[in-house]
Amino acid sequence: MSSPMISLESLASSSAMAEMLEKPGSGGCSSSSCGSSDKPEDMDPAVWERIKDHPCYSEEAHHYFARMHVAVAPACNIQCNYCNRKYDCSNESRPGVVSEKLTPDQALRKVVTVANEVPQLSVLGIAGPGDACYDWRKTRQTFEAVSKEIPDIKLCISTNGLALPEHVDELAEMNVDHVTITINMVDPEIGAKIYPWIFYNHKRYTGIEAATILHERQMMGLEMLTARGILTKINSVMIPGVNDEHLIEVNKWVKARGAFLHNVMPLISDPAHGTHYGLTGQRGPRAMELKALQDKLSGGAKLMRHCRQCRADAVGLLGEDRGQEFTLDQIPEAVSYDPARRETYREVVAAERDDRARAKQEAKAAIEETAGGTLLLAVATKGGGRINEHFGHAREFQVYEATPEGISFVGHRKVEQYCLDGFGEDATLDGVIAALEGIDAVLCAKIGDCPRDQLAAAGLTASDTYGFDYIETAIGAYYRDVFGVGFAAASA
Ligand code: CLF
Ligand code: SF4
Repeated sequence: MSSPMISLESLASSSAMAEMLEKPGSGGCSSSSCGSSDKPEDMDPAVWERIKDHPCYSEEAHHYFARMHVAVAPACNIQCNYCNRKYDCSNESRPGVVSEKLTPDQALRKVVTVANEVPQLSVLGIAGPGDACYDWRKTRQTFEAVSKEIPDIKLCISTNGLALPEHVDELAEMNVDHVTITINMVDPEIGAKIYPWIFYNHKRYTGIEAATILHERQMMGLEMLTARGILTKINSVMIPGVNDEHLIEVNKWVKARGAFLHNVMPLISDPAHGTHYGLTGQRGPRAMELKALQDKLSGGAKLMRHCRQCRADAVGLLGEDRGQEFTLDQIPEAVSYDPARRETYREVVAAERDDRARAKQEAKAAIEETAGGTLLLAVATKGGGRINEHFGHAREFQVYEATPEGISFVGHRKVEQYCLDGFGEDATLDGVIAALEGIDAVLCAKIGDCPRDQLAAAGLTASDTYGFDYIETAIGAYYRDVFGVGFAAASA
């Protein structure tokens, strides 16, 4: 039976989709004849096919596609000094935190409900709130039930690696194509400062012995995944003074063992979270310290820089969390999957991505021709790869670096929303300005005179001239405005 006709507008239930469908300033090319979206030049097309809709494995995909986590795996077999799963707050965004734990049946109902209502959904992840491999029975049941109902959803897990080796074959059989291992050290002496204990083979281990076992299991798991062609991402938590410089060594080890991506994330450390690090005053890195380490790592294993350190029950595009819309009390007892909206969304996105890929090429050419200096730019976006968020509504800014070689995504800065109910809070603006340390300019869809002046007083330029343009188009135009065509020749 064919699907009923669906208007594009009817898909636009989320703000990101609505903005995308407005398409103002779009270059006009909406057929797939312009190219094949934005595959990195050095990537095997078969690998691109596997990651192009995964918001974590492809920076480009994270503008369009959403992940959801189901919190079916509460048990964990190790203790990390940065984790406390007892703490819960619906506004809190960090791994290990959830509002409600689910059974596999409840998880299935939730995934189907979200798939029907969030057309961007492409990946189902199990990221705890404990360990997906240790709490294996529930992880497996959930994946089997969901993939039967929604065969095209990608399955993804995140694990500390201790129980990983015994499940690699099952992961391969179940078509789990994306696995993340959190690896914070390859030296057990450093590991002993991060992990107070592990529980392995019915026994509790502490100190260097614990870290040695964990390290060996992590390396074994990574090698087994690589041997089976599963795309493995390594997450590392950057802990200043503990493993920050050591992560250069970690990067080499995981690259040598076939890791697809390395994601270095900042330690989240707050005494209110009740973690060991929070309570003992261990600080997390500043945004510019994280960037400096990531810059040092370029040339090693390929880096992921767009991680948002999701909750274990996160729903939506990275950086937005719609989890509170889909708590158990809000989802129907019986629900069946309707693929229509996800299919239509994918058709829209395919055309949009081709158009954006062409715009990116044009922006790159403009920057090369200008041959100016380096700019670090914060952009306000709510998805679709466009500058489509007002300055005062932004809860994060995506950070791009523009150099004579081109434009690259280098991170994001979380901020408190400055404008609420039409009023801006000065104290919040001070926090936003502090979060934008090192940034040269802010590009957004709209900004009022008052915050613009206060940003200027702090040495930050803000512009809404390029509102609703593609991010790269806006950056290319801004770059030319700052440096002018032929900057290098003129300044030689
Ligand atoms: Fe989830 Fe992780 Fe899969 Fe993504 S998250 S299990 S790979 S679907 Fe993504 Fe979230 Fe960062 Fe994880 S942004 S914390 S990297
Ligand atoms: Fe927490 Fe994950 Fe560490 Fe377990 S592995 S203690 S759930 S951060």
